[in-house]
Amino acid sequence: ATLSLGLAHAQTPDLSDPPAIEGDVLEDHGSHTLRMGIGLAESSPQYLSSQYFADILEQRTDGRLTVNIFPNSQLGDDVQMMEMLQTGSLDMTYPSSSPATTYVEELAVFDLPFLLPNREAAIAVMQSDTAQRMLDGFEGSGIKALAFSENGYRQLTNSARPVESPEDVAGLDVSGLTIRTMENPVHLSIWQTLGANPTPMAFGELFSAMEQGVVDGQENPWSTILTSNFHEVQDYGSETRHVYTPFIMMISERTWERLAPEYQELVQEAARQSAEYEIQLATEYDDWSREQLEEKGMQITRLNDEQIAAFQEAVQPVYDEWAPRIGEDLIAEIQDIVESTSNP
Ligand code: TK8
Repeated sequence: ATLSLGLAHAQTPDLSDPPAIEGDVLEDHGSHTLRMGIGLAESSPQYLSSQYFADILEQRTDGRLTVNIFPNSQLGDDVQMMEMLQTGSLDMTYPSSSPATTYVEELAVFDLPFLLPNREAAIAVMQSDTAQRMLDGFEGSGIKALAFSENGYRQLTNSARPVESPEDVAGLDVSGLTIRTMENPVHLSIWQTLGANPTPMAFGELFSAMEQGVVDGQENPWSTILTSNFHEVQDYGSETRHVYTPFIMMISERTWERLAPEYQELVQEAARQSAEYEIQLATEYDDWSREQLEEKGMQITRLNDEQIAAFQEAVQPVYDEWAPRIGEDLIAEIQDIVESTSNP
């Protein structure tokens, strides 16, 4: 709430304050300044929760552990920043799970369309032992994965036409939409299957690609669409909720090894706390962002259950192709967690 005080037009929804930082100041184990690169803007839940992470480290070490956050993909995109963590030229980053599947294949389960029906189920999955196993799967890669949080339900936007059916994506007598996707084969398959022309591209290049008409559209959560000002170059939005993708906060193993065990414990705990806060902020942002986008002139189509079902049916071939490769057992594990949230 404090963030929007005094502004004529709110830049953020009415946000919960970060939880109070508890615990004593740790003993002096040396001083470190960590550089953390993130993809999104200063107003995003990703940035605000990273700031909270930095505050926890700073307070609990009396300023000996500081984190400098570089937003807006200014240090590189998700793929590049993960590589920088491996070589140790960057300390921390906060990518989507989708481009991280090159490190841990199991993460691709999150890329399957319409797998996680609601946020409650998505959160249960992110907090499960199965998810912890995925984080542990980074061991030996040069990257230590600390915690999952919410990127969120992805929605389609474009500059060509309103979309309420797979046919609108493919186009009947017009060409299929050119859609930027994350660098991930399942997403490529989703948009190919829907009859679009998918183009994988770094997030940092997306705004100008849309501005210049290199691509017609993209898909991201409403909060990202708003905080990245995509409404300036996208006239149409559709609430497709076609996939829920998480974020993962990560630290370079080289940096990790330089930290005293007490500092390591603090970093791990602060990552969990800030992930929880991020999920809360992302939740508070979601519908509010859609309304803001409408106010700013984006024409947004809310799809009814039948229309969503049409998309779900159209992407069935993606399941047929990818389920065996991602692993039927893993998918069943996830489905069990989803079901346990709907009938506790
Ligand atoms: C930000 C990305 C972004 C993701 C994408 O670094 O690339 O579309 O959704 O938010 O991780």
